[in-house]
Amino acid sequence: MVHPQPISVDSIQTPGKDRAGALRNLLQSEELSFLMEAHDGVSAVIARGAGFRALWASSLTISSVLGYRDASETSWSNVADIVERMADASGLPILVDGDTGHGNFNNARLFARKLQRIGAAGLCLEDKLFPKTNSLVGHRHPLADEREFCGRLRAVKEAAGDFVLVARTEALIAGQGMDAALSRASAYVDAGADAILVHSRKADADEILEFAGRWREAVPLVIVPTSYYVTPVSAYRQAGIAAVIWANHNLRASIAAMRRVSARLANDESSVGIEPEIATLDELFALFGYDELSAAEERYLPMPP
Ligand code: SPV
Ligand code: MG
Repeated sequence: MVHPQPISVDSIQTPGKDRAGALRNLLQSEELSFLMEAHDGVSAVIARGAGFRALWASSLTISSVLGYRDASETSWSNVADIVERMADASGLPILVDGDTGHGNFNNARLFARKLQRIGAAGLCLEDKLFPKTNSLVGHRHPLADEREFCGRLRAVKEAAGDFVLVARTEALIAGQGMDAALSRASAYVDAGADAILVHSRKADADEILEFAGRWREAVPLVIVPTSYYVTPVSAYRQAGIAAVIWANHNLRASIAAMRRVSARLANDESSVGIEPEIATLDELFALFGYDELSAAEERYLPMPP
């Protein structure tokens, strides 16, 4: 059940108002935090209405809504345009899934600066090579050279100041083993990462929990339990993990719902049957604060004669 909240006009007018600080606090808090996937203005506003305090701008779901594959087919400027709408519409801190940084250190820092200007809170870079492929698909996931990737991180840190920088290691996805994952993650902390995202595509959380058990750095850990979803989050609290990202669930929910509704309309040639299952227009108007617009019209437009 969605609980629509009126949009804050203040958040529309002041993008970037210490959202990096808010994200940093979430990642550093003693509590386990949750970031919800969003891929456009409406999914961002729905996530906010459900009570999420930060968003994940997923490369998988943003590519998908643009009709691309999550294989570096989407340009950094495509992503920035969508993130800007998400930031303005929701006012929430957004951690942007920046893939490889869309190239080398120079592309990564250009992208980070742009994201900072449009009101995002942080950037997550993964230690793969451009073009990359989604981690949950196929078996070709070559890793970047560790020193080259550290250069990418340092360049972003120096270019984008207090922006939150999350370094993601794909060592487990690439089959490089736990020691490689831990030593890469430590090197990324030395290069300036504010948090480490360690990714796994196993059906259970064993390797993630082992990583967390062996992690000695004073830098928060972030995880993405898409494939190992059966593990209860209490295990992550116990392991001292800082944040969980629900990385694609809004998009997968909407694909299932849109398929159902399109099929029913194609078949029934009537919307009578599906009306009770879809959001009302009043719900839609409430999501985007149409009331505020009416009140502003009263205030600023001359009365009709
Ligand atoms: C994304 O949401 O785009 C991610 C997480 O990077 S995953 O799809 O698991 O690679
Ligand atoms: Mg991604």
